[in-house]
Amino acid sequence: MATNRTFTMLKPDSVEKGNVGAILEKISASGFRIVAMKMTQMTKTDAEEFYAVHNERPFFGELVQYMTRGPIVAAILEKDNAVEDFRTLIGATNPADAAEGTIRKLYAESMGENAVHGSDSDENAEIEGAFHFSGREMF
Ligand code: IDP
Ligand code: MG
Repeated sequence: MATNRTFTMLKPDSVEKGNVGAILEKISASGFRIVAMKMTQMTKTDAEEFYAVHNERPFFGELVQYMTRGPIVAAILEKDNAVEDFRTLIGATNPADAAEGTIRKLYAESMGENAVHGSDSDENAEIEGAFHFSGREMF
């Protein structure tokens, strides 16, 4: 995958609250092109693998429970400087610390239920995109 791509998930709270349309609108208005997108539900095994880097953390069980409790919208996004610009657009992990106008400031409830995922490096964007999509699903 080119380094001008990132990977996102609109997490179960965003789907439950009906915020998918508003969040996708904000993503598009911020200059990201949607390269791949689908609604899916992660299994426990999927979430444990996706978040394996956090498996020693005290919140790991809560995180897996949250991410598997309902559907998500997974997408690959393209833009110059995609990874960094998308992390700026979503805001800090804890919405209480997120800047005004960011997706987490607008739509996240708490550190645990924070509305969206954004890859933290080009390498992880590629790994995470490939976790959810095959090449023929990318446009
Ligand atoms: P990030 O999503 O901003 O990259 P990470 O530190 O990679 O944040 O954590 C991954 C996810 O784990 C967060 O988005 C959030 O859903 C959850 N998480 C992180 N820290 C906590 C916590 O202290 N309590 C509960 N959930 C947490
Ligand atoms: Mg992270």
